[in-house]
Amino acid sequence: MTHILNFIDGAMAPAADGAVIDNTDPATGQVYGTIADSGAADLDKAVKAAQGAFPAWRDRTPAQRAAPLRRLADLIAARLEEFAVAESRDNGKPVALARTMDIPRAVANLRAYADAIMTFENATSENERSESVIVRQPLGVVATISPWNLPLLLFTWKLAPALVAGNCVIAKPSEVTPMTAYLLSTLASEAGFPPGVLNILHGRGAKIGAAITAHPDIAAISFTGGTKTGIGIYSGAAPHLKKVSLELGGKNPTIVFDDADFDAAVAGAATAAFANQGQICLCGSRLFVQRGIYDRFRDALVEKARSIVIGDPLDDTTQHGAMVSAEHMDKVLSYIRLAEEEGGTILTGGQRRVLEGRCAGGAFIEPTVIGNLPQACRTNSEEIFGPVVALIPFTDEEEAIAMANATEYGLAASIWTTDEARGVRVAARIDSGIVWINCWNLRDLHTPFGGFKKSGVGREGIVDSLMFFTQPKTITRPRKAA
Ligand code: TXE
Repeated sequence: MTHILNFIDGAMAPAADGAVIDNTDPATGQVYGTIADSGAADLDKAVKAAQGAFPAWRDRTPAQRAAPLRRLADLIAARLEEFAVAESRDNGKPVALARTMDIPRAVANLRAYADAIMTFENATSENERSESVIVRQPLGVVATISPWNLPLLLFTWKLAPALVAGNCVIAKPSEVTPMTAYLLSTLASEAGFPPGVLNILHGRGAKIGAAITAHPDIAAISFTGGTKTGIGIYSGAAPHLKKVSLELGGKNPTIVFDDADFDAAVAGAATAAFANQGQICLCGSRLFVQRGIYDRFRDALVEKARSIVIGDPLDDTTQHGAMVSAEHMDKVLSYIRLAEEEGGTILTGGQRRVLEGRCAGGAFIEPTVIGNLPQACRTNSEEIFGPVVALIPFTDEEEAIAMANATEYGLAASIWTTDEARGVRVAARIDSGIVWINCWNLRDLHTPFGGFKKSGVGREGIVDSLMFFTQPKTITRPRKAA
């Protein structure tokens, strides 16, 4: 049993009232530890520690702030296997994925922002009468609230820019997957973070998350999670005029034209649909295929989905692990039943997969392909966040664009075509923050990441996140005579 504690003012601490919640391994259904269930008293303690640490942290040079991030990155990299196994166990994702994507990317996040702050320069402006320097200053005490699908990856993606910019941080990982954030906290002092600079509070969103949103001394919140939760944070933060960045859900289109490289498009669409058991906000859950190749594409996709190896997440050969929780599995399965009620045909998958042995009680769902659903139905409108993709035929570009945009979300899209001009033309008309052409989830950390419409407010990225976690101050004086 692992007992996950808070990290406040440089020390581990249980919740002030001793409350805990269970931590469950979704691949087995077994409880394997407890998590501090923090509340307002814990938050007050963390905010005071952060306020106390802020002046000295702010006044460090960029290189002095970057140094503990680099050391933390090295410490995590040296324990990559331990972190990967912990992430897999906590989340249900294949350990091979955690080993090659989640943990290396978390290390890369820390290093990328440590590098970026070294060249994050003040701007200047001059005219005949004045000369100004625009200094970007940290906000003070800021918070991050992150989700369970890419636990350490998204935790560090927010933490790193907040810290290098000179803020002191209250970070709340998801209570569903707190383990790797906890492991990170055990390394924070060794990495060289002074007490109070980084504070990690565990617990339920409705309790400690809501307390963070309402706290008057927290200047900003960077949130990734569900749209409904994001709207609650947006409105809860409004009376305090907190700065808020919201990265929310998606109902992303994958558009495959007749002229696409067929094999690459099938492989790309399958990865977009099923990666991380379909639990990535960027996943392509609506798959539009041009009529000329529709039947052949459908058959190839079904074959591909059936070939995905479902198994114990801790087995190196597993490609498709458990859903994050039994509750989430039930939610996704209820959407598959809804798809059938709405007239859809389950072309493959559609069921819970019961494994033998250690994972007999686990929350596994087969990769699922659905045909015959109209574009306008609940299954094709609401975020399912599971290994479920609906195939929809289209006739021409106009129809594909119209259907792709017929959603209240607008996070990401991917287009598959060998006609370069068409790729660029269609990309220009898709209402989403990210459009990939002949690829999916090919991320450049320097580019803005975020959504149109109900997929969010604001952008994250090397430059965007540093802008979010700082505010400009213009200092002007009369221009000296030449
Ligand atoms: O996420 P929540 P849930 C989507 C996906 C999923 C749905 C719900 O569709 O099915 O959201 O998932 C914290 N005040 N995404 O309910 O609640 C919570 O503790 C402050 C998309 O598990 O949004 C956690 O740390 N914080 C997504 C974080 O919010 C609160 C990733 C996210 O959890 C809070 C995950 C509150 N009142 C789910 N309530 C993406 N965009 O990648 C909860 N939290």
